[in-house]
Amino acid sequence: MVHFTAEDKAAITGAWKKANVEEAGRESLGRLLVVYPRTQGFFHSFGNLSSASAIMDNPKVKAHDKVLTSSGEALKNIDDLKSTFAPLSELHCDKLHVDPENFKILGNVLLIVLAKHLGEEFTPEVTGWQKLAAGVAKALAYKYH
Ligand code: HEG
Repeated sequence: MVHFTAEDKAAITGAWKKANVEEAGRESLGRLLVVYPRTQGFFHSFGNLSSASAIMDNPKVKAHDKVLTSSGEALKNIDDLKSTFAPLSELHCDKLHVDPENFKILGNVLLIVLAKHLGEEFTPEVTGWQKLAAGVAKALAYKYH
């Protein structure tokens, strides 16, 4: 289990407040689809994903900020990510059939997008966020069978 120190929690919450969460969420999903094209296969229903600009302007990608906003819930329950993400883990396994390796990849993309949005000030906080990304990826993979 990932353990968060008081310093990690303070750093994570601080960066969360400064970041534009919806925007970073949709940009991360867009970037995931551009940089890792095989992930597009999970999003057939999203329509035109034929080029980088089509992806970044795709209305469904833009609307899909849930990924990060649902991490807001994670912050409130940071010491129990496993239970918090259990329903989403079941959904991604049983209904969406998403390979859990993709959770780690999306976490990395998110860290880069946040670094872009927050600039140098993100650097000291990156330890906490790296743990959060890893913890969420692990929690989302927990119900896989
Ligand atoms: Mg997932 C739907 C969260 C990674 C593919 N994802 C969702 C939903 C949430 C969510 C909250 C909406 C569920 C609902 O409507 O009830 N996703 C979520 C998190 C993370 C993640 C927190 C990782 C941090 N998702 C993820 C990855 C992929 C993926 C890496 C594929 C590469 N998610 C996926 C798909 C859907 C969702 C295909 C359904 C999209 C739709 O048809 O609207």
